[in-house]
Amino acid sequence: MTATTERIKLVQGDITKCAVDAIVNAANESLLGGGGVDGAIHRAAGPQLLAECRALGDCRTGQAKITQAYSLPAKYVIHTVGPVYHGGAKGEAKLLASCYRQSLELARAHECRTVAFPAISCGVYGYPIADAAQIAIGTIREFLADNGLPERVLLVLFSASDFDAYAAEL
Ligand code: AR6
Repeated sequence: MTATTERIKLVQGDITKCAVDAIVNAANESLLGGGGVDGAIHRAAGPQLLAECRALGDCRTGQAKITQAYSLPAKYVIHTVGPVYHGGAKGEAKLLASCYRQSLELARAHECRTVAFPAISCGVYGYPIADAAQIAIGTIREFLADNGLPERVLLVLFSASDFDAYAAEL
């Protein structure tokens, strides 16, 4: 499944297979790997990714750091830490928007033309998918309106129901 408007494209699939300039990882503050998309990215990239992450130290919620992508088809991995969802009154929306903005800023600084994002915080961290889709797409649109790079943003949804929630928002 795909859906496109302007410079944003939705795809259902596995982000570790995306041959883009940068893929974004939904990491945790340790940057030392975990389950979900983080585990899949580390497995596909190989052990050098963990070694580079170790040297970076940790990453605060809402912030992002960039590494090489090693055995992945992408050039870079941008690691960002989404908020754990606690009901929505704990600043979650601002932190999630910050993840998208900081990731896009790093992508631009590294001259990435194409970037792929998973649904940050929408797995173990419990963010409601419709609310997260609104923040993701709104923040990306705002950034793209002001910047020529990245040229294209891929939103990679693992499940059909997540894809549908994003498609409704787009
Ligand atoms: N490609 C694209 N999306 C995926 C993939 C994949 N290969 N695998 C899972 N997803 P989660 P979070 C989707 O839990 O909520 C980790 O342990 C998944 O369906 O990976 O930000 C970290 O280390 C969901 O929609 O990330 C942190 O501790 C989305 O990716 C914690 O989980 C995000 O789910 C971060 O939690």
